[in-house]
Amino acid sequence: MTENKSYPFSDIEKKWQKSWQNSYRFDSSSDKEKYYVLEMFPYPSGNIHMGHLRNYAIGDVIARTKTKQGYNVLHPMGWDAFGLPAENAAIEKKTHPQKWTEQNIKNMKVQLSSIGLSYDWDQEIATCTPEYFKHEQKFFLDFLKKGIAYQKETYVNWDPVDQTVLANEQVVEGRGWRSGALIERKKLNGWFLKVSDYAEELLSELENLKEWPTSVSAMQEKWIGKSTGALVKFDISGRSDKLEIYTTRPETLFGASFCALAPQHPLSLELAKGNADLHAFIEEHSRNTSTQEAIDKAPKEGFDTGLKVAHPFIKDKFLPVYVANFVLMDYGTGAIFACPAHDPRDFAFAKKYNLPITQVVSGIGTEEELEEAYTGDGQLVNSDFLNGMSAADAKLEAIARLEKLNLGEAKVNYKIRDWGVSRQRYWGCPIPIIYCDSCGTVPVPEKDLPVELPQKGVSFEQTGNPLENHEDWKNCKCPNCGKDAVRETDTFDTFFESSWYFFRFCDAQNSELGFAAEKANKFLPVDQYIGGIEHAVLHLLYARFFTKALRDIGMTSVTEPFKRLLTQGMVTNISFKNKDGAWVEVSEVEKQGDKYINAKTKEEVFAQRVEKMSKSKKNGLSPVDIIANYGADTARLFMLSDSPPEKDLEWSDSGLEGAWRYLNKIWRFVNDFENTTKFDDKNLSKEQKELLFIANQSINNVTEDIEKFHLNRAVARIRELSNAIVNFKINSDNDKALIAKVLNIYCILLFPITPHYAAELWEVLGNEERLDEVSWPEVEKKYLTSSNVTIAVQVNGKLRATFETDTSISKEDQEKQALALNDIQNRIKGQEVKKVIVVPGKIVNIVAV
Ligand code: ANZ
Ligand code: ZN
Repeated sequence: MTENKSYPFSDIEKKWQKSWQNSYRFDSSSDKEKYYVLEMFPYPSGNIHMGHLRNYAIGDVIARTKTKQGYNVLHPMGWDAFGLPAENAAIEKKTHPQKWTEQNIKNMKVQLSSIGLSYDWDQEIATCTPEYFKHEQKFFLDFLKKGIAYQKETYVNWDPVDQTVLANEQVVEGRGWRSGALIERKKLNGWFLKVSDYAEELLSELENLKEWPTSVSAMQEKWIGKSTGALVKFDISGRSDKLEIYTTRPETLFGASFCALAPQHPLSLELAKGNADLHAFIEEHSRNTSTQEAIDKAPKEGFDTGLKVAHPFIKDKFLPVYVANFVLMDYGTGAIFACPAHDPRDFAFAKKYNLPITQVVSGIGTEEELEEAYTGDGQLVNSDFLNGMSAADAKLEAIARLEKLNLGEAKVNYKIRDWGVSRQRYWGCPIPIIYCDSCGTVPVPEKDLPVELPQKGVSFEQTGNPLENHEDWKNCKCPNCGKDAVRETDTFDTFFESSWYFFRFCDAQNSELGFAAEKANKFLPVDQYIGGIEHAVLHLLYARFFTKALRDIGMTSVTEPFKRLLTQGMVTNISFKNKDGAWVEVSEVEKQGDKYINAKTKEEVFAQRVEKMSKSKKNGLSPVDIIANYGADTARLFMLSDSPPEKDLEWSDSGLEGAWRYLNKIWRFVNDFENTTKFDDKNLSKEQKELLFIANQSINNVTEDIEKFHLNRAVARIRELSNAIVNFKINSDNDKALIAKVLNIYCILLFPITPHYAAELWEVLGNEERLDEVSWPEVEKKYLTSSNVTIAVQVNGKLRATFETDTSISKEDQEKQALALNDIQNRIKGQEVKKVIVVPGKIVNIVAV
């Protein structure tokens, strides 16, 4: 990339950033209508990347536009500052996670500031500070009182590399989302939040989130996983208790071939006590990976317990009970009835253990030869009183019969689980709990909050949780009885912090525990939230849940945190490999003829796919370098103009150069331009009217485009306006005055996109008021109506000519002008005009014979 100094972006950007230092201050007591625009806050990893630049540039356009439109805009920024990388850095670089984090925040704040973003830094938060996390410790205590938080011993997803528990959401294809390690099952005592109690509300309110991308709502719906089925209670032969199973397909009961229990099902564990083989089987299958995908793929294994259960509808029919590896303990009841003809897992199991396969649903209405499980719809067969019914009717009938027999009932189930929030890590918010031998589990009293992290004597050398190894910190006195006690050494999952930070921003300076409800209720929901699609189920679902939980402990009346959501696309770039297949840093690649070479080593390199900029593919570019070479405004213009925000943006050097050349061209034009008079709008020429029309049309269109997030289109319209300005032939002083007027409109429209540049041009044009203090332009309607239209002239229904005229033209004049056209005169020569039909402002249709 070449460095070109033609427009002094560096001076201009510094100048305006300094001048705006106190401009974007949020006033919580203002009675202007509020507008809350929020971009997902970054993890302070050390440097900003292109994704940040794009995300924050988009948010800045909205914030600056809304400010100009007279809203009281809340546009804050902060740091999602707890997390594992800080601990890993502590181990590798021998620094304290806090020091490392603070340093990164400092560095990234400078980088963010260089983009020229309109944040109110007075509202800045960092989640790793006690000033922030003490509030969430209080929420947790309130959740406990309300029964929203609870402790239980469960099998958890254990990441053996990161040495921590992961939520189901953090396990991707059986592996830890960060470490990539195969996840193990481990029994641990941990703290949970009752997300499952909110499943129905989380689901049903998706419908009200009309300004969310439907793809995100769909992903949440799938994650919540509501199903309607039945609970069936099987009588167990020789025992007085019943086996409860959950099924979504009660209509297939006549095809039941066996029942199966999860290895950790209480009945499995009970039977294992007297059965060493079963015990061994359970042991083996408790260690396996836990995710649905992993289980679906794994070979089906079972252990026949010897127990039999009675079929609810068929007299004297008994089904064997297996313990099976594909049944999960934490879904439904942890037990199933299996219908091999219609469930692929059951089918594989029945084949392996030679169990009957009876078809009960058929697409063609009669029994067929089944090569695999038939999972489609159809009619009931082999099913006694259900025969001939549709599957839907049979489902209702089967449930009605079960209810009558007192052997079951309709039941709704959700896939979503409670959120396990305990992590065995140092760099997180301490969970405010103390364990006392006499009193048991004791919440830390509110007056003792915050529970802070120990600063000194923390060792990251040993394996396991440094808090667990920190005797001074761990040992304490019981707040109840005063005897020796120990602290909870787990810290919160870092999604805890990001689940409520948007509340904190409404009341960022408050030091009392919690936040002021009236402020939260006034400024929430976030009017516009912007972030990556990768948060569709994790953060965005937790934040929705947390908001409802805060409501239920009386903190707020808000029920949904984010009114409108934009998930921006990724920034992609081409990637390169050398002849040995190693990735090559894209910034070191040069084009030579039709080949690519590594500028350093001169060896040939080979273009790979265009994909998301990433460290591993070495195809990332540093926003800091781009800004240093071209300025923030060029970077912003390119990022915003090339594709719609929700689509991926492919990096292109020539696109960046194009943005740079454009800004330089208008820069020169404005700097060479001079005007001394005031515009007089009497006796406007056709050209003047046309330019005024374009300018006012631009205001309309750009306003609408920004509102609809068609930011690339907004940029295109602004460029059209500048073309019209540059191409205008100046013939008089009043022409100059007009250009000055339209250039002013141009500057305001451009301001949200390239703020420093627009502010500077505005000043060059001689305006005294600062551009950031100027309102969004109003459309002058009179210039929109008196503009040109194109009239189509038809002869006997065929288009023969067009002409330009004023929209205010009368019907008579429109007809007269059409008939006077040379083309039309020639066409109707010697004919008689029978009739002329005029559609004002559109068509003149001449009937001639
Ligand atoms: C009988 C049956 C017949 C089933 C049939 C399916 C097809 P979804 O729809 O994903 O919610 N199931 C229930 N609890 C389970 C558990 N803890 N572990 C593994 N599988 C479990 O899945 C519901 C179905 O998954 C239920 O309906 C049950 O099998 C199984 F032709 O019951 B079905
Ligand atoms: Zn005690």
